Amino acid sequence: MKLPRDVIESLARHLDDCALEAHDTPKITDAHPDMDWDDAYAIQDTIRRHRLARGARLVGYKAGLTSHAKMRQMGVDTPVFGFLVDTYGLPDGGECKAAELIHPKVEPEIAFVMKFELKGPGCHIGAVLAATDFVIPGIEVIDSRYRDFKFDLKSVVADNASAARFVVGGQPLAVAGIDLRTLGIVLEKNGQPVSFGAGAAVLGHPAAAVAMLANHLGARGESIPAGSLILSGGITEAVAVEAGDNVTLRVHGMGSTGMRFV
Ligand code: OOG
Ligand code: MG
Repeated sequence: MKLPRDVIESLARHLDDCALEAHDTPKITDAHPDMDWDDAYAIQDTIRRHRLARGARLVGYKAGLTSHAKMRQMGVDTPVFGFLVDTYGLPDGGECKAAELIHPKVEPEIAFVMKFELKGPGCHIGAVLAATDFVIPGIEVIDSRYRDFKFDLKSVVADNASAARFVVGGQPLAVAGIDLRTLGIVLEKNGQPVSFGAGAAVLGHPAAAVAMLANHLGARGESIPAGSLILSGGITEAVAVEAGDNVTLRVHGMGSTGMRFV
């Protein structure tokens, strides 16, 4: 750790205020170039504590920057992890209020719902599949609090990996008997297909992202509890959206989910 506790606290409050008031900020490493990974996750953990203290419920976790398309789009080379609280969740087919967000983008993802606790280190794809209850289509709405979506990895970790909203829906499927690598997806915006992909875009297999998340949490003395929802990461580049847009994700054999931006 390079930053003193009071600086971690004030950066956490600052980023949380930006999220709550929908205004942007320069990336925090500009003013704190020495901050390290532990500082970044400590800021994220502090935001999580504040959110839970205000009554939010932890519902799961997200992995981000797990596909080459996303890494290339954002100019980074390692996945990041964040938390999901109930207040991020939207009903399937529901409304997402664009005015509450700065510059939202949507990402097609495979969401995992866990049947058993998953605890790293040492988790692998097999352990993830064994612990999974079902997978379900998910759209994540990311909204970096950083000006023009420009950040480095430590800044984005501190900002809870740009987490903002999500929706899941469609047909849940048990993982036995399906190959998540060849699972095809189509993301539509206003009825037009805008991006396509398959599960293998996420680290070769979406369960690999969940294993990485479990190992990351395990190194910090945490685990993925049974019942958690895990967003395994955008399969394609994120797509910018604004009020008036309709977004639908279709996943092969799993129906669709979507939302409207108002
Ligand atoms: C970071 C979050 C990326 C994903 O699925 O790749 C993410 C960002 O690009 O703002 O959630
Ligand atoms: Mg995502």
